[in-house]
Amino acid sequence: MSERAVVTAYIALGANLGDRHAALQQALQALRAMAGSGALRSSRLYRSAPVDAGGPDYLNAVAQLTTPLTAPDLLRALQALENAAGRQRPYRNAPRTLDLDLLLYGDARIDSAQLTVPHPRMWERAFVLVPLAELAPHCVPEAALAAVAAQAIALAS
Ligand code: PH2
Ligand code: MG
Ligand code: MG
Repeated sequence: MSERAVVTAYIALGANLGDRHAALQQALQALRAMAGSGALRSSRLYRSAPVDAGGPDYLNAVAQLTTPLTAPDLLRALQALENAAGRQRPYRNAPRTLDLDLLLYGDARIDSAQLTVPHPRMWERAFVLVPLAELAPHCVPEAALAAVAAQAIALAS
């Protein structure tokens, strides 16, 4: 029987409620376990004010995962990790204990009711592009980084 080929996926991690640092570290551990024998690489943690949202500052990072999961299965696994971290969804862009967004899944373009890949707003957001460029510069054209340069973002201490 042939094995499913693995795909390289990029995931944006964010949190602005509770112990944000612990939530991101635990999520990275869980993603590492999901990657199995495949490697997990992650950016450093970045801090920024909420964009189009309220609440405390966010911590954000991006992870690169090699996975045998299909994109819908990966999305379900990410949502299960969000729920396990106590994620509530009272309204759109509400402050959250953990947000895991699928940015890129290989070179796939997906437009279903559940999932749009590449993530439809990733090119508007420094909190996604800056850590993604750190991890995978080939994924982020210079012009894309320049377009979000006015958004303040700093390495988390
Ligand atoms: N996520 C949002 C809305 N706004 N702002 C920052 N700085 N970081 C985020 O992760 C973020 C946001 C919705 O997912
Ligand atoms: Mg998000
Ligand atoms: Mg999300």
